[in-house]
Amino acid sequence: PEYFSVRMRAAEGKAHELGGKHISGGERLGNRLQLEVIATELLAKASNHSRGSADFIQLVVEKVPGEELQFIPPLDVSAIEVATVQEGHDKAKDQLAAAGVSERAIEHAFLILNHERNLRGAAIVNCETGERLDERGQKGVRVSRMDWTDCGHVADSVRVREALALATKVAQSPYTVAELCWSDDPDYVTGYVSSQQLGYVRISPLKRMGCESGGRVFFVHNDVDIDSYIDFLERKPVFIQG
Ligand code: PML
Repeated sequence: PEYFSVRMRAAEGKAHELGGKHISGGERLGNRLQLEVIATELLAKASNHSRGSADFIQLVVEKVPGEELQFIPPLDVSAIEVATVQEGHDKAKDQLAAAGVSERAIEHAFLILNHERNLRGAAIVNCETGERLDERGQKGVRVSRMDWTDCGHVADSVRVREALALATKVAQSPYTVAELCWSDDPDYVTGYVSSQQLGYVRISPLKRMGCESGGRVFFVHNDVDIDSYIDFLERKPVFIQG
């Protein structure tokens, strides 16, 4: 069958590219018969968001080349509960170091996630030097074209399901060493570290309640071909088979 990528972005305030506050996004894949349902679900997601009310909703539907479609199993999920945010950070740093990320790169990533307001996509960071390699600024790189083949029973909340699908796709690239994420949603304090070897390691809390900074950092090997890596993240269609 033919497959389509459907992606949604919703913003409050000024509608154009970088103006306005990003409030919601969504990435789905489906065949022609599923398009109406998917579009409706994404519109509902855009308009029922706790972070604000959308003044601008963009829905993009694009056919994806069927021969590029890949089916992969989700990363294994584990969870670490800690008493304080500091402990959460320490656990995340231990996991990243175990994955092969240098101390310098870890510190830079924490700096980015602690200070970058409204980083919409991900920052790509060299796992040795800590240098940020994408030139996307606040926009970051948006991972697209991934979805579950079924409803993704592995994870119970939509948020975790979406994050797990994204992390699974990102970990699939041989350039990826690890990922660090915590939400920019001020009411959500669980974050994760993930990689092909570590799996998807949820850590709670990884930030303090009320904090609006967050996002994703992808740590990559020194020899990364950045253009083909970004192309993979944005364009390679991947189905996660739950
Ligand atoms: C986000 O979408 O806001 C980030 C989600 C992180 C999910 C972490 C988890 O609970 O597993």
